[in-house]
Amino acid sequence: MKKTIGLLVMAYGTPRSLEEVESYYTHIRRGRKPSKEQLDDLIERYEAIGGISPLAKITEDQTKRLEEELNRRSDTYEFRSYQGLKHIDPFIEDAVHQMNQDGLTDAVSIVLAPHYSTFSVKSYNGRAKEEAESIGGPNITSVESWYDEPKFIDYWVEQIRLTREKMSNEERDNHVVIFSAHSLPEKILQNGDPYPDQLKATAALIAEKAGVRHYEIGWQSEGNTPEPWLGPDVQDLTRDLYEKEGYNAFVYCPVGFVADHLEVLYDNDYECKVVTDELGVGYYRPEMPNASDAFIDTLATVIENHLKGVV
Ligand code: FEC
Repeated sequence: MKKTIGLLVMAYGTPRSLEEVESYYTHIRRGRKPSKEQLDDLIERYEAIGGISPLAKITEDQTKRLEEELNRRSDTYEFRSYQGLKHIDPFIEDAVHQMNQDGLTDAVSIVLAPHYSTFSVKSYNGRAKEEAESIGGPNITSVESWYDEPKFIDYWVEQIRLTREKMSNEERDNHVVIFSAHSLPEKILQNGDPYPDQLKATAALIAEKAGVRHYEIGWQSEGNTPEPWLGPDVQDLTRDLYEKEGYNAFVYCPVGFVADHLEVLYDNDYECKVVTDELGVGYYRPEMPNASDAFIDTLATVIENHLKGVV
């Protein structure tokens, strides 16, 4: 008989309506309400991508499809999925509570973000484990990162191949690929956070396998605080590269994210495109993994390999 195990899938979360934006933003700001100006600015960005982010639906689909795929493959476990979000309900703690109520003794957790950072993956897993300990279970084993999983690399290699097919000959001969992730405050570097090195490793693996001649690392979506953030910002990088190298096209691969959401649909597809339009060069942004077969296969493989290592 298969053993039932919790599958805790954690993701950032997004407001489901414009009415929820204020409480969501307040949660991101650790309880400090945004000013009217900050709130209006965020609402405007959601309006610019069609009123609401597709992220909620995509996270839901990724979670369900991952559960189905793991159950299709496993003779040992019956996986039961729970969605735990960082900044909106169902919160990570709600999901852990539900697993406990459902009588699960063991669970495996994964964050829908490939690179480990104290700000992201550590805080997701920490919140899950803290809640589980305080209510007496389940016992959670966590995937820490999967930035170098070969199937993840292959996903982006294929996207770059498809993108090149859309280019003119001139663009194909003279383009640059920008690999990016969400920026974080520079202070993470003081404690040896592996985040930037993991992004560099992802980029190098993809570039090598895809035969990318020119690539760069950029940071995007930096927060609205006075402290220094990791750079260069993707928009500044675009201008600098154009000035120095005169590329005809820019291919943005936001490999730190796994879905179509505000940070991609606005920060890449609107903000970066404003810059490439101004420079008169091509803008390309390959498709995000979302709930594609290739990406569900990637996540299922990561979970399988993780469980092989702990059992
Ligand atoms: O609704 C959507 O479609 C967008 C969802 C969204 C994702 C996302 C991913 C990451 N963030 C990370 C770190 C930070 C830090 C701050 C911060 C601020 C925001 C704001 C919004 C927002 N983030 Fe986010 N992020 C998403 C949305 N993020 C909205 C607030 C307005 C703004 O600054 O633009 C700064 C917090 C502070 O003020 O102190 C830090 C990281 C990721 C990628 C890993 C992950 O998914 O967890 C890291 C998706």
